[in-house]
Amino acid sequence: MTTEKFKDIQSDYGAEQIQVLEGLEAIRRRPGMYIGSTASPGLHHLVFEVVDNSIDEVPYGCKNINVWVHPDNSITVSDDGRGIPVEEHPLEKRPAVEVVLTTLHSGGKFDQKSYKVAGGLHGVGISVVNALAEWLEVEICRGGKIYHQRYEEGKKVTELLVRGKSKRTGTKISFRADPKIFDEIHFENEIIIQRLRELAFLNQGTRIVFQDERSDFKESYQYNGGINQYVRFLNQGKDVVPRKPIYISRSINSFQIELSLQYQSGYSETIYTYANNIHTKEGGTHEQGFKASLTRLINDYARRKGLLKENESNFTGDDIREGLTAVLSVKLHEPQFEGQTKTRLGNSEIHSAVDTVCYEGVNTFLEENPSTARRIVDKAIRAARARKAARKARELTRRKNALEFTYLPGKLADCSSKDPQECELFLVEGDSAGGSAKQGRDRRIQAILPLRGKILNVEKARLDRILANEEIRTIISAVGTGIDEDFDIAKLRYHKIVIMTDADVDGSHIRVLLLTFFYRFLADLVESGFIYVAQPPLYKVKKGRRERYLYRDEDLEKLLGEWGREGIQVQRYKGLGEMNADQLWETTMNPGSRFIKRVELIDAQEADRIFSILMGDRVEPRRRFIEDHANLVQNLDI
Ligand code: 0RA
Repeated sequence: MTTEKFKDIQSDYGAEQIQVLEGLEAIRRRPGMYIGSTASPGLHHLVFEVVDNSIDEVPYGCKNINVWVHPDNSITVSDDGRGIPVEEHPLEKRPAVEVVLTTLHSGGKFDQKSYKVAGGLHGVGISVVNALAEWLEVEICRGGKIYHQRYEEGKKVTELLVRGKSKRTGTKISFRADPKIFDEIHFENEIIIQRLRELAFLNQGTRIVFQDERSDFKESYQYNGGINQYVRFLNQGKDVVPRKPIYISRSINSFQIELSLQYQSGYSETIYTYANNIHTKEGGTHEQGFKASLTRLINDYARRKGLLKENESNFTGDDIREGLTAVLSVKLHEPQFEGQTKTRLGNSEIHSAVDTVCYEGVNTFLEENPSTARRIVDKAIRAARARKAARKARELTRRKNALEFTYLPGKLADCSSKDPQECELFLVEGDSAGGSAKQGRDRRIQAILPLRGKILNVEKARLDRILANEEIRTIISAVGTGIDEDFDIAKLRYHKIVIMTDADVDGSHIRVLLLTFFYRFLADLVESGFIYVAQPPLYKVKKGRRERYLYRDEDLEKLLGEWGREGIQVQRYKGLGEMNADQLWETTMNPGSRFIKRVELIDAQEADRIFSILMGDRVEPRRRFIEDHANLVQNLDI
């Protein structure tokens, strides 16, 4: 482009104007660059981006946020914050809201008083939502007036107009994602709710209401207990120490640090860390500061009180974090997000700030609560002992594995193909169904491992006992990857691991036990989508020569309606054992005709909670949960 032409354009449209158009065009051309993908996660980003902007108004008095999903999958987010500024932008000579909605990284929110969520993770701002929306409407209450403006594909189609009067302040943004850009525009409540609930915990007292007009579902999230309540929620149904989570909140330098922690009687470690309300899944400096500080503190305390003798070695961090549930939320200016998914906090200065705040705060608590302190140290002592025992057990398995590598478990009927990509492993309940499965299978790609009776409930056992369990060892060596420190996904022998159990109570119990095992010890396999659940039919229906297998109760009703009830034979399958080898193949195993369900972990946190409630020590919460969530449990069981 010559200087001459450039000047022309500049005088005609104004340089900023061109940049704006190019900016939003760029977003529409390469949406993935801004929101990660145009699949479901990217779609949900749009909602989160708007909600994050509302959350940024919380320090300025925003107390209520409402989110609607409308029947056409359009979204509305409203808040009672200050309202997006409508005054003329001094440089751009147009309403500030227009600038906010049409320029990247804008928002003019550069004051140093607040810590911002919006733009933090996604680095984008609501202009991206505008650019990727088929239409977007904004309504602002500010300065006694109600303003309104409409955009289509990021371009304004009306001016900012006054619509009425109001004494309140706030912003309401409605939009519909552009189906020309997104693979699908269907919103999933679970994904939205997960984030809204998290934000409600992190922003103590803020009321967030979610409403799905597609299904008449409405729920509200408001936690006056903040992250303490978050920790209680995560530990729901477990035996805990102390009864009230340890809570620390302090500002130091320019950082705000909030920490809540509590131990539970299980063995897993649950730590959620946040920077400016963004879940730092990959951890970072704040999390390291917390862990380092807790390890040093408990060791110091145990030595000081003579609970660790001079000749004994220090607890490891893992010993100290066994059974720990903690939420750490830090606020800082200019957070640096690093890592593959930009969810690791990189600011080095916050490491020592968190370390100091945590050390001093938890130390004070321990000194003031010696009996609780004692129980925490005792837990670490038991964990250290178990760690040593587990090492021995693991070495034993490792030695055994060296043998089992060439001699796979005797019960395994392996497939002939050695290409993991096409290979399937069926974990089958019972020897008799195992026998039919062996006969009926496609031997080239399908391997069968019959399981006898119930496997160990891993929720209630430590690694040493788990590794000593025959049934579990058999599964581990068949799968091939090893476990825990030895885990290596490259050694996975089957890309489909299919749990095949009866459609009765025992069957669902075994299924949950197996899923718990995979989730706790081979989570990578679940996350990467290698775990499946077979769906055997519930009924075989026959009339004359016609024959049909049915997999759901409602299909039976439908078919009875279609075929009529006369002369019809309905056989209900209760167990896999009731089918012969051919039937089992045809209905449940044949890749060409079967149904199988991939086990998904949309929400690891919820899965963790549900597994603990279903499999953990306390019976009462389990009973209550099953009563409250009969449907969910059914789903979990399918
Ligand atoms: C730019 C500047 C200010 C607030 C906002 C944007 C803002 C954006 C959204 C999006 C949803 N709700 C929102 N609320 C506010 C600062 C306002 C000021 O200085 O008065």
